[in-house]
Amino acid sequence: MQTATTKKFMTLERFINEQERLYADATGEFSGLLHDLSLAAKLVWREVSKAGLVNIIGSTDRMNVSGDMVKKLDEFADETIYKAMDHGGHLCCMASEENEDILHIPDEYPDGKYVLLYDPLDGSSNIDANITIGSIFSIFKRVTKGRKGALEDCLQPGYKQAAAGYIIYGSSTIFVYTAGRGVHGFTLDPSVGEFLLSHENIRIPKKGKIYSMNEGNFCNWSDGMQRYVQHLKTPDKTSGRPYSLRYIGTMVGDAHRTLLYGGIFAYPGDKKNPEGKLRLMYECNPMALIIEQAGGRSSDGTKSILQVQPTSLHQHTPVFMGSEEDVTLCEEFLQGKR
Ligand code: AHM
Ligand code: MG
Repeated sequence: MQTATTKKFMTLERFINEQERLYADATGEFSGLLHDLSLAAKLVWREVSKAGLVNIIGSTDRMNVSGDMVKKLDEFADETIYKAMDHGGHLCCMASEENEDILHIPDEYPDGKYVLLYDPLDGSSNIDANITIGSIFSIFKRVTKGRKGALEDCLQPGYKQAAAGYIIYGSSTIFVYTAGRGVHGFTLDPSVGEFLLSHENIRIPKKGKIYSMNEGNFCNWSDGMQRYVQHLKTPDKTSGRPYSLRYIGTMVGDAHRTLLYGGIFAYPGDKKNPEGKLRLMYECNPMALIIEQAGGRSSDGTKSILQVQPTSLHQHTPVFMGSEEDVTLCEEFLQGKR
């Protein structure tokens, strides 16, 4: 057995290459796409880690064309990811939370066979408080033919994702992804600028003891949702209640903790917003694939998030995800079976 000191250093790059080598039909295009994404992640991390310095040193790399205005970090992340990905020849189009319409690949660059959807900086309301934020990505194979990608390439159900993942900028920066063969996490070593394998084949516990949701919305929740949370708070030693509440307000952070510790993360629909707050294509789908690949469950209340047929780029969906037993119990309350 390998001990911590005898373990090989496995970089994200080497891991992706080795995974791809296992499959005879692999063209290398997919590996190239993930490499480009890891570069984008490092560029965003570099700026995120300097966020608090903007008012002190007065300048960052985030300048506009006239060189004197610092861009908002979420806009910077949006542009950085687009620019890191637009010329690799792997994508036919992209879509991001920050842009109403799909983003085309500039004419001078070659098109590829994949589509990237991303949330450049999730949890951006937490930036100024120096609280965990993240980037989320979802990758599909294109379905249309022709030179340019189209909306149809983006609007595919989550189960068709070729890969998905997120980068969490927390006490350390971790790149977590799945390409359908397990979930793996890589921690950035800033001194060498490499993501190193730190969480191989992550498995979510079957049941947890943490619930994560904005309970301030309680009064607007459905009767089933209210009863479910009351249930979690009612002491019962044999089933491990009461649960603990943990809520960061950054989906990447809350989902990452849920992945590692188990329990449930939810953003339900409510009386004001029946479809909830979170977006299907670049928040819920990628996280759902990660959680399900790790042995957990995702739900919109009645079916897996991955089965939701999208109708628009920025559509919302209620979301419940986490440990299998916790999500199943939540669904039973939502459906009035309890
Ligand atoms: P954002 O994309 O504007 O950052 O909003 C999404 C965030 C999620 O990360 C998080 O789960 C949710 O909003 C928190 O919302 P609330 O403040 O309503 O609890
Ligand atoms: Mg977001």
